[in-house]
Amino acid sequence: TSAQIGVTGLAVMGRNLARNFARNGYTVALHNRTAAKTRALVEEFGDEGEFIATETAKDFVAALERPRRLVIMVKAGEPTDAVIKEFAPLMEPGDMIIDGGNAHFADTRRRERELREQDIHFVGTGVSGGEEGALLGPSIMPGGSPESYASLGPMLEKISAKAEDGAPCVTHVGPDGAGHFVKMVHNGIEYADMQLIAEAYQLLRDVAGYSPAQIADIFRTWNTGRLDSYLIEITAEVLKHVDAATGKPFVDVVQDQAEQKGTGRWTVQIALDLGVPVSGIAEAVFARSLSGHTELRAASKDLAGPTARPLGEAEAGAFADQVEQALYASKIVSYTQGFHEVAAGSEEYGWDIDLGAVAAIWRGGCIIRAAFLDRIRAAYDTRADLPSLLSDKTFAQEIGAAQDDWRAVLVAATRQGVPTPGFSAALAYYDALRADRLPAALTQGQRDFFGAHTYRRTDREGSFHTLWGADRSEVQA
Ligand code: NBP
Repeated sequence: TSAQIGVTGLAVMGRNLARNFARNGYTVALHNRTAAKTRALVEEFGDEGEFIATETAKDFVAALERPRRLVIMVKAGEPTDAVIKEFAPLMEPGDMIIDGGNAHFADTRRRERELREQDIHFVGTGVSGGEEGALLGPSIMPGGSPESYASLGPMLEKISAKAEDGAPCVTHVGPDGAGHFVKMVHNGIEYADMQLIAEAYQLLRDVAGYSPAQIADIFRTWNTGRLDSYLIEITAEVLKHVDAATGKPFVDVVQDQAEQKGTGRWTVQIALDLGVPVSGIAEAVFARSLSGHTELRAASKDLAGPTARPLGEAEAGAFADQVEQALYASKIVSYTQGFHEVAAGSEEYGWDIDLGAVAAIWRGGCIIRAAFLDRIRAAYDTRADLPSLLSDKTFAQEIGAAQDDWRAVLVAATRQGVPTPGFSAALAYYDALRADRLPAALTQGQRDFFGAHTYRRTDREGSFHTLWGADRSEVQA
């Protein structure tokens, strides 16, 4: 017998993905650099389905039916290149190498190009949902050639998460690095979502005076409405949790320094290159790095702040409702920015990404899964070339209805000295987009003054320069 699919790299993600394929009726060839892990998987889970355990690269490749489908699930970066180098020479034209790790899309583009010379399909594939998603159904974002998706798609559709309407959370995102690009932006949006939720928590705690357990209840209520999402749900769980050792709220015994693995940073770096303002995601990445600067924070402890004036009980309830509005409005802005980046990447690399389909496959399995994504899909279904999510009528109306409360929350935050980089950046983006005139005109004047960079006029075509150092007359540039 031969295997329909093979998985090499059997750490948490690879082992669960392999089990997921087997549980769905596929014969799965297994391989890992350290063979003990392969044996352990078969010993523990061998009865879940058909596995073919192999130890050498040659046996692994030989165990796969043609065209071969070989999934790499190793640490991203050099290990992925090492594994490709090991297996590619053993593969034949038409075979597929699927990289399910968190690769940078530029690496994926390079690998795809190199392997194409050998007629091997390299399918950079974003996989979201963590350990549990890999086993029970992740959201899957494959790039690569249409031919590879024709062969691989049905299998991925089977093992993927399903949205509430039953649709599989997988689509062929686009060629070469499109899948990993979209996975990167997914993670960037995840950073922003988490930051916004964190700010809502901080406001409910420091301005409204609620305890973590009370805030957990507030989040639970929010989770029954338009904010219904995995991240809000687990936030309530984390806030409710009490530390067994001290009896204190768990959130109070954890060090307040957030770590990161890099996909949020990539999202911002690439956005800078593409000229896309993803200020909410950037603030989320910066908020994590700021939290880690413990010496800087310690040295700043005595800086002056306002006198805290916590709200009374009656005011607190109304404030919580306003925070819900601010959170929802800011969330609309982060998704607007994230989808702008996907659109810009698609344009830059000629991927022709269907933004509605991306929203649809994020409805289940992944970390940012939420009822909200169905509405984003609907917005793009109504108009595929929507210039921005904010230009969708429904979202525009909702954010318009939320804006008074959104501003009130930021006034309170500013007065009480609670930092809200995410909420504030989102509102600034909203107001800047709305603005009739931006001070960019003044910026252009300054640039022309010191660097003769020229400017365009509102009333005439062409580029102009003012002779600032002379008689200040205007010349055509
Ligand atoms: P790790 O990222 O911890 O990688 C461990 C695996 O890589 C092991 O199988 C290890 O083999 C193998 N490996 C390494 Br390290 N260097 C190698 C090399 N030079 N040659 C061959 N194999 C090598 O595993 P993971 O957490 O399961 O994640 C796998 C991939 O999935 C990563 O790219 C990750 O970013 C991505 N991802 C993870 C999550 C998550 O929630 N963890 C979610 C989505 C995507 P060994 O057993 O011999 O050491």
